[in-house]
Amino acid sequence: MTSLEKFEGVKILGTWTSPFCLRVELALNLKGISYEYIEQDLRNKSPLLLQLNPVHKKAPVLIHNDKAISESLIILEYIDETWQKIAPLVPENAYKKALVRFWADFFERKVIETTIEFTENLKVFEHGVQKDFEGENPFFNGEIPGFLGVVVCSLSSWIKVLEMVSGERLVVTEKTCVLFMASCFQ
Ligand SMILES: N[C@@H](CCC(=O)N[C@@H](CS)C(=O)NCC(=O)O)C(=O)O
Repeated sequence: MTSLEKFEGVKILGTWTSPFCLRVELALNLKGISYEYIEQDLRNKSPLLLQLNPVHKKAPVLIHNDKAISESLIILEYIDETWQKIAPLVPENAYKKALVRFWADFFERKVIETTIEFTENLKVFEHGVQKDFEGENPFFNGEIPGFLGVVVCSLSSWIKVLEMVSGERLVVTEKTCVLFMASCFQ
């Protein structure tokens, strides 16, 4: 691909095993945005992936209006801002929005990206969202799945793997967030 080539519509450079790619697809599907999905072989990275994500060289990459965006959480924010009126992922209230972003960031850095403290951090996450979103469903923005729901649900297919890694049953009671993400895809 050359930089002169134009991208039309919305495309995702993704890989089917990746929860990070799945969350981008979830957000686009929630908003009803059609896209072309281009599967990537991460053992043999394509020139297109390397060109569009030269810093991290990772999937997903979203391509929209001739522009490439990397990092799944940033892509989610871009999608939400670009198609703001359809199925908004974050609450309008600035404080609530900040809480959603705080817990999404925590989940990303302390739950997904850690292995040793994974289960401890998951408990902190569950406790924190229950406290900050008391009486509300932290994974929904009103009636529709929201930003945190998309981020957490994207991990659903990895629950078994995480249970094996941590040696703990993660889906324990009906109240756990982890059960929520599993049930989302049933
Ligand atoms: N923080 C990134 C993580 C993306 C990521 O780790 N992608 C993996 C696939 S699951 C990847 O492309 N790995 C290739 C590599 O590490 O070289 C995001 O949220 O988009």
